[in-house]
Amino acid sequence: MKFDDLDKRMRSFERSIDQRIPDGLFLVARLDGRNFTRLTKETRPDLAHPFDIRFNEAMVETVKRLMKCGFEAVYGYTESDEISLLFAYGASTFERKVRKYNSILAGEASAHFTKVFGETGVFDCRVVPLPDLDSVVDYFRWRKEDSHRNSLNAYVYWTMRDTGKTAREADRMLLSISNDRKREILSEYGIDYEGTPAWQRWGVGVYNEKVERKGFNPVTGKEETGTCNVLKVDRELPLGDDYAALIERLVRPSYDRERLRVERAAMESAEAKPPGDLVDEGRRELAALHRMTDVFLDTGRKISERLAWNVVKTLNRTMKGEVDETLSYRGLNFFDMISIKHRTLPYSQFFFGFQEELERVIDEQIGSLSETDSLVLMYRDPLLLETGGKEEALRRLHAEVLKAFGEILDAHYGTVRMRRFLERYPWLER
Ligand SMILES: Nc1nc2c(ncn2[C@@H]2O[C@H](COP(=O)(O)OP(=O)(O)OP(=O)(O)O)[C@@H](O)[C@H]2O)c(=O)[nH]1
Ligand SMILES: [Mg+2]
Repeated sequence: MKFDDLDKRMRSFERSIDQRIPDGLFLVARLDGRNFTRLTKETRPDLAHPFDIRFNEAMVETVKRLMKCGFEAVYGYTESDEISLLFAYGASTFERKVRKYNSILAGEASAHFTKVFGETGVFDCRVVPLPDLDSVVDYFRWRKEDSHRNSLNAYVYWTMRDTGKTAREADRMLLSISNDRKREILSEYGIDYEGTPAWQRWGVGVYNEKVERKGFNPVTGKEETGTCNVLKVDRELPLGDDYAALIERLVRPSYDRERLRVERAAMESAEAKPPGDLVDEGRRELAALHRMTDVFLDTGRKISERLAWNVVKTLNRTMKGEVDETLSYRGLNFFDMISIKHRTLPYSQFFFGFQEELERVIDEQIGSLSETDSLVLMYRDPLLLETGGKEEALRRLHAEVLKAFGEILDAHYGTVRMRRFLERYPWLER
């Protein structure tokens, strides 16, 4: 197999499970420590339980790292051994490829946690696309409630263990009692659950906050105060609607920015290319105009031939048949005759009185034209304007028709054909 073929075939297998998070969806990633029960209970039995601030700080440091590793995260949240990250709406890192998010975030988290905690900690990662802002808020409320529930259970579990119960007994007990009973048990052992540190019950949030900073400005050479973004670690997260407001505040700027960008792009492409129905409408109009122009030209040709024949007949009568052969032989039509009238042609030298008679007959024929025929004829030759008797009226009518044509055509196409018309009759462009 040639390399190119092999390459193509292998890539097709790779791509077969490639997924991207569709545009227009909010995006959250959740990472979870693998086998952290063993890590916290066996590998590091020195850890305080149910909560150990060193472990929690390692988790918070990992969140901070994830928020700065190039994924446009706007909010990070951690409870127990898990981390949730909310990304800017419209974030386009790695073309929103699922495998990139999952693998890189898990890799970054594992490496960083291991470094700061001093024990190998491995994380998995899943991306969670969410349809709207309400679902984003619900997602983080859900994780916060989960934290609260786990935390209460952990306190009860370890209280039971500390008072001599086995792991199995403690687990069984947790399954059989209500949350209120759990609180009662804790208070019986002197633990005010609601008085425990907020981060243990509700988790820890990490987000950017603007702060004022004094600094030396090398341009002005002075000490100045400016604002800059710093990552804030919030160990006392707001509850209820205030928490919803915090999440919304963090993701809202990217949401507004992206929607504006999408709207602008839609407007720009609408300007560049008329919508389909407008194109079709334009095409139909143009086809109608072409048909009309063809009809005009064709009719004009017929009128011209009729006039030419009339001229020849009349001339023959007055010139005793002498011009017949010349004009017919040369196949002159009415417009040629008008040209003859406007130029001094050799004919006048051969036939005494020919020129004058020709002019008279032409004017006579033009005078006998109906207004419509005159208009139609003008499409073929504007010289008529100088010879007919109704110049002004015709000129106006003609200009109006052409202007209307021109406007429609210019709006849609600016066709070569109409341009040629206008080039030929520049006075129409007034
Ligand atoms: N001692 C101690 N343990 C903690 C702390 N925070 C989380 N843990 C433990 O971390 C574990 C996390 O649980 P899970 O994620 O459900 O279980 P896991 O063992 O990691 O299993 P998988 O996630 O399925 O791989 C629990 O056993 C918690 O008790 C802490 O601050 N101190
Ligand atoms: Mg885990």
